Amino acid sequence: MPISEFRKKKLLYVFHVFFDVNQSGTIDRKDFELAIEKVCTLRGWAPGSNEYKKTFNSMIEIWEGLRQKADSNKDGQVSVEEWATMWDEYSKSPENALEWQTQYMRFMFELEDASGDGSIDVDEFTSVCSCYGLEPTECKEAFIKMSQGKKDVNYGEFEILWKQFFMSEDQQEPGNYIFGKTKF
Ligand SMILES: [Ca+2]
Ligand SMILES: [Ca+2]
Repeated sequence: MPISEFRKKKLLYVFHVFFDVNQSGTIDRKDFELAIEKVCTLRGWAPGSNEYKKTFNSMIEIWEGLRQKADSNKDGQVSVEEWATMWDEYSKSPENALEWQTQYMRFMFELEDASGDGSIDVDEFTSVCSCYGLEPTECKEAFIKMSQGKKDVNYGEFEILWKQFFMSEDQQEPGNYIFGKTKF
């Protein structure tokens, strides 16, 4: 069964905004290096600091995991087609998520939880999403829809919302807003 238009729009949005950082049309290591710069600048982590090294190592590990699974023609680039195929597989059995997919989910949660108290609030969410170029007002609106009016989202809730984002055909499900966008 082909991927629905709605799900394809969500997948392409994450591809273009969160992964293909240099907007070259494909994902490669360079995009991850730029993302590392972005998030470390946001947090004020200088090159050489422990936090910088930790972010660098996690991101490069995620890239290696993604590349090994998705880069089926082995050209060092992940194309839109390879990306969509991989997430379509995920949607069929999210309990068998690839290691990099789980690492990336965890990475995003920990990045967003800047205070380290185990849950994300609207300001934490907005600061990370807007560092990827999104409008802060839309991020805030997205958080309210995602948390369904609650003040915080904890990791257990985040995991459920994450799965919804990649699987759901239902435009009303709160997980659709987990990447800061309110409309697809
Ligand atoms: Ca790129
Ligand atoms: Ca927090």
